[in-house]
Amino acid sequence: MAQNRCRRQLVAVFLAAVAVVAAHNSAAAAAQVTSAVLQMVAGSLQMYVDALPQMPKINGYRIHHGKAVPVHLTIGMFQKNWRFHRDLPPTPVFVFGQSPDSATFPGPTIVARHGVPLVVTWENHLPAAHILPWDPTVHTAIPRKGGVPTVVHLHGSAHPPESDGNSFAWFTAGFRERGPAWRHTAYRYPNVQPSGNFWYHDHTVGLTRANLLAGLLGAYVIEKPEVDTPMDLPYDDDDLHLVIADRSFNVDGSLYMNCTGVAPNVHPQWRPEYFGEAITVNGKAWPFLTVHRRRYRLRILNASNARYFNISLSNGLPFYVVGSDASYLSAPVAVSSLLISPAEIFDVVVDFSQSPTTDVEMLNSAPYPFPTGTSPVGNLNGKVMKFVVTPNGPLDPPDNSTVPDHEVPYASVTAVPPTTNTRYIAFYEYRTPSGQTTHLYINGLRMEDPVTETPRSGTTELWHVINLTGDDHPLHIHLATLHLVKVQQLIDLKTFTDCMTTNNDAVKCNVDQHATGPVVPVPDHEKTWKNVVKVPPGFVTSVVVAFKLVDTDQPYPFDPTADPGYVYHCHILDHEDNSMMRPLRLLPST
Ligand SMILES: [Cu+2]
Repeated sequence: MAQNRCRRQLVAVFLAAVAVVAAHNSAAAAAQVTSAVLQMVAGSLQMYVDALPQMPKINGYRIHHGKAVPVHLTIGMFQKNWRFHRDLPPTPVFVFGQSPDSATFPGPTIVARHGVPLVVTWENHLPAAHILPWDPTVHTAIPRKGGVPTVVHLHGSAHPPESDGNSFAWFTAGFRERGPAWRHTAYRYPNVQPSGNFWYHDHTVGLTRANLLAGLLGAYVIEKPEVDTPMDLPYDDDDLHLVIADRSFNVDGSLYMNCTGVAPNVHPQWRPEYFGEAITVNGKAWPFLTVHRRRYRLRILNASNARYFNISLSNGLPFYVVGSDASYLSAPVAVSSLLISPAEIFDVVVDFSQSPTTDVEMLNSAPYPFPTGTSPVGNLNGKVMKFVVTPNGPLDPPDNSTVPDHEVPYASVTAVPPTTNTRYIAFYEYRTPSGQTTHLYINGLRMEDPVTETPRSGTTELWHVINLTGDDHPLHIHLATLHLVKVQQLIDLKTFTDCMTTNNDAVKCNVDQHATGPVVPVPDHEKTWKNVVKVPPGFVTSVVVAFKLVDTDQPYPFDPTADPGYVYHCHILDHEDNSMMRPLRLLPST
């Protein structure tokens, strides 16, 4: 696998430099990819000129004699050209689809049915070399015979370990080379969870940030009609997915990813966070959507590598949050803004019949890195998309949808349930003497170090997640589902951090005497069973972690103790790749 793009850029810079010497022109400056160039390219794109597309839908079941029955899908990963904006040329991406022609950025939305298992064969049809740079000095899948390693994880889903998309279960085109955890071609998703929003994406060790940046991601829904239908939420054409992702573009319109790291003597290419200048929704930069004066259900996924979004609507219309990640709430919550970490999902209703204006912009105010970085307000990345509200036409069906007054009983955890085990999980960031980040670890350990988290299947644990870095991190635990219960600031943080850096032991460092600062209330719209929990810097974030099905309180109907196990990690992809990820092994229930 060659780093063609970086080499091409080096050649371009070299040729341009020759041209400068020969012709005294400024070609070298043009070939140098600076943030000013990236901002110039993004700034040249007129906003709100491309209509928001919806990804094609693929049913993960079929109806036979009136009953939903299982199917076996084959979904490929292809290189194709994608046009991110009217004024950008089509450019290479890696995308999912049932054929190269139908593949999209993001991939097709898979609609599964509760209780109907789905088998998917994920096929890798990618070329010999990656379209984006990568870094062999972080722990990375490097096939001997070339090709782009990929493996697919269904985020938020409860499924057997051999179908989890373990980072070491990667494979290249035609399954020619396979990682050490590879088991079989067909992945089995039991769809035993309640209805909710999931997504599928690449999970290859050391390459996740590049593979997702290239486009290997898509939405996945589990429907449960007996729960969904009585809620009378907007449906069909009024039920839409918004997959938000920031991207930068080179002057030739291709996806930009840096070739040089922040500490290149340690990692030649790796950087701690990717931030794009342009905001794409469903694969278009700053699109617009024409809506009627009625309610819409918007399933909003932040599929960015590292950027948080704090979205709001420019005319003050509220979001009625009905669900987050793979669960409904116990009742809808109206909010004027929504903070969405990478990999987090909010399921909302917006009532455009109440819109006081015809143009409604979706704005973003989340600093990057979050929470203490640069503010996007007033800049390009402070805008996401626009809704254009049009009057209802004579042929429009009446809007009989509702924002239900109650939803599901299992979403609410009012008191910490009895737990079988308590763990302290500490996030660390390591820097060069000049302050450049070199890597991030959980509990001072790497992904390849021996497993330390071995919960019993069927139990509930309480995890106290201690963030000793300067940034917020989205915690994601495979298989399990999480309920945020307490967020409390650490006092005398420097003393505690120094002790932890030396001893890596929260009890020895008297965590109870430091976790006594102000408690930040858990937002009502995050009080449900989630797959991603935001972990703020300088706080202890306490999370109930359920290793069972939370709606029925039943154990998993499969063996979760098998090889190759699961993982948990930070969902900032640049962190996950280096190496903010740890193995997770379940023990049998007693
Ligand atoms: Cu992180």
